Amino acid sequence: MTRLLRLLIFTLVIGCATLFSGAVAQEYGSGMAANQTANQTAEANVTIVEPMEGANVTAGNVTVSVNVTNFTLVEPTGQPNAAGEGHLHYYLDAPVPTNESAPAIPETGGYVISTNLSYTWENVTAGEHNLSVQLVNNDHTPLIPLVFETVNVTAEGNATGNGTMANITA
Ligand SMILES: [Cu+2]
Repeated sequence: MTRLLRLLIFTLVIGCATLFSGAVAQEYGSGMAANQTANQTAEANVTIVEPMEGANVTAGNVTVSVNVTNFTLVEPTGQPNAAGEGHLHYYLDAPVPTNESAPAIPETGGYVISTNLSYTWENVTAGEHNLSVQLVNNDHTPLIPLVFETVNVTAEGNATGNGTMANITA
């Protein structure tokens, strides 16, 4: 009788341990799957690190630095569109293009195509300006949903100072 009882208890203990470890493994497994899904569906984003919104900058050379997440920057030359990759368009005093079926080239203001995380605008005049950056596909169309950021800055200094300097040193 005691041997049978011990066997029963032993079986119960093993059974419980197996159930418990199975539950833990399952929970762990589903947690991993959730993380992987989150990574795969994480939205591409771009933020302007510098200058900050409302900043005063010095007229002349104004460098815009950005941070890009969940997006791979690739040279746009001749590549077909691919999910999660593309390049940047930097804008100066331009309305950010939003037409999903047209290259994101503004009708007014400056724009530059780039795969770099910073761009320096030259000869920025004194006064108020807006600086934008947008994530675009390899064919230059905007990412949909749109991904861009704009900061407004005030450039201080002599508006013609840089031009004069350039003329003197030329
Ligand atoms: Cu482009």
